[in-house]
Amino acid sequence: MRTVLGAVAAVTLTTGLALAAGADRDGDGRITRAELAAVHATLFDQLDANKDGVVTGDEADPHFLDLADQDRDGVVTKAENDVYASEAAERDLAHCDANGDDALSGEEINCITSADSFNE
Ligand SMILES: [Ca+2]
Ligand SMILES: [Ca+2]
Ligand SMILES: [Ca+2]
Repeated sequence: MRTVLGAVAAVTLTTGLALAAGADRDGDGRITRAELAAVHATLFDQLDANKDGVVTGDEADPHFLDLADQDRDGVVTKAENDVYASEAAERDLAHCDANGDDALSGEEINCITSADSFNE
């Protein structure tokens, strides 16, 4: 983790670094596929407002249900979200891993926040 950032860079990196700080579980400055999937998996718990273990249309954006509800029964289970999380991690890497090292740096992860991945 760099300790000195230019003022402009610090501003543009703020979102990505905040995200990276939470996502980078082993603190090596790179968000791996597994760490990305863990972030998406954690989103499920945030979406599940009433903690009944499923995310319904009342709790999440219809677009999220569209992506994650594999059996089209109108609710997303934890198991369905796990599938979605690994797919989303794949997609994040495909879109944002600029240097092809199979992980996202704090800089590369800005691409996710500017893309729609975390808003789905
Ligand atoms: Ca890491
Ligand atoms: Ca729920
Ligand atoms: Ca379902």
